[in-house]
Amino acid sequence: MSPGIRKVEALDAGHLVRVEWEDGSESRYPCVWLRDNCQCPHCFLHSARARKLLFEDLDVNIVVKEVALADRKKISITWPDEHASEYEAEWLKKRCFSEEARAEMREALFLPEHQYWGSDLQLPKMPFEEIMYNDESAYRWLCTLKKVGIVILTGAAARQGELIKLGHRIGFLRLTFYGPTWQVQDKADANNVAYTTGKLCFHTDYPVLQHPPGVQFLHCIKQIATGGETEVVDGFHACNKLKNQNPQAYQILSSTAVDYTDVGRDYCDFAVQCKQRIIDVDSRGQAVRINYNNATRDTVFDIPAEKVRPFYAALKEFNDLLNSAELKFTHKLKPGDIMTFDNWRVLHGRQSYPSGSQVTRHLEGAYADWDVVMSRLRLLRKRVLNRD
Ligand code: OGA
Ligand code: NM2
Ligand code: ZN
Ligand code: ZN
Repeated sequence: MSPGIRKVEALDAGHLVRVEWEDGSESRYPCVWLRDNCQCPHCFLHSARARKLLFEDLDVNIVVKEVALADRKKISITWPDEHASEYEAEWLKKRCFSEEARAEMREALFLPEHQYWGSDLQLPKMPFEEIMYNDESAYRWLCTLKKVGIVILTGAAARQGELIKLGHRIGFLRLTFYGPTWQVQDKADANNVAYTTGKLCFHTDYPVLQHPPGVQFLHCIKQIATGGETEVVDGFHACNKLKNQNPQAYQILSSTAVDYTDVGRDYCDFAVQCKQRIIDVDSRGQAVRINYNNATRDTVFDIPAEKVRPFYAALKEFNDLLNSAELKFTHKLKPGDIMTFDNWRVLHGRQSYPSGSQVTRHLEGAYADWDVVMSRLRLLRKRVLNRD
């Protein structure tokens, strides 16, 4: 429960409203924002929880005509054109513009905190059954997936179809050219290196798509006795290390657009091309997405010749870091395991395995978008904690 309001006043020639809370703290709200966010049915469509007010109709220089405390839980404002707005204390408190309040809201909405790991990873595991039927468990699964970047769901049936069910649990899966779900096994005339028995070095899936899948599910249906081990590494942790160890290499990988290509047929025929930086960074230079699959990196490389060698040197440095004993974690999936992981952060690979005439190893895979996963997380949280 937010505190009540003790006092409200206009400041800055009516451009600002200052709210004094009963606990002694204060918040300041720009009037243009207050007018823009009037909650009356004329300005706001409550059934859609969306703004009806047109930007054309907003005076960005607006000042209040009158501001008053309706009761200790509500303020009312009259605008120069006599339009009247009311704002609830709790609604205002959540939208306070202070540094701390904004940080708190940001954390609640996006769960941006990452827990970095290396070879010391305590691999989070949860029973598949439990997250399917229990909302609190499902909520914990998704929180851990966001924070740590990887969770193994155990005890799924060792047959195809479990990922479709998991997709329904979160909302829906991401369809790609490889189908709604896809079968990782040794295939004749493989249309992807994943569909061979070869080693896969550390990669993120599908950097050839402009918006690569945020979340990946790999369900082990059949595992071979020797070979086929899974390797994972925390890419954001590795990026931080690279930034410290070799800022120049980090700069190159976070600024050079690399060409990716994927041409073939599967769900339908495809000829996909994309340019991606191997390390995507935010405005502060923090890694937010790794886009790296050595197999689909195009032979076409659209950079000046003199920049090519420094690029390879930088990528070698990054690849070495990913493979350092300190950072990489090895794990062999068992039938019934579903590895769920952040495909924007965690790079994965697999050891090679012997080929045979029969199918000796089989994983079913699927993708989901972070938008869908985070949406489910917020809804589960609301239900579990009975709040927003
Ligand atoms: C893939 C992949 C891992 C494995 O299909 O993209 O990384 O263990 N597979 O086969
Ligand atoms: N598969 C596993 O980037 C990639 O090509 C990743 C995708 C074939 C769906 C592999
Ligand atoms: Zn209004
Ligand atoms: Zn992969």
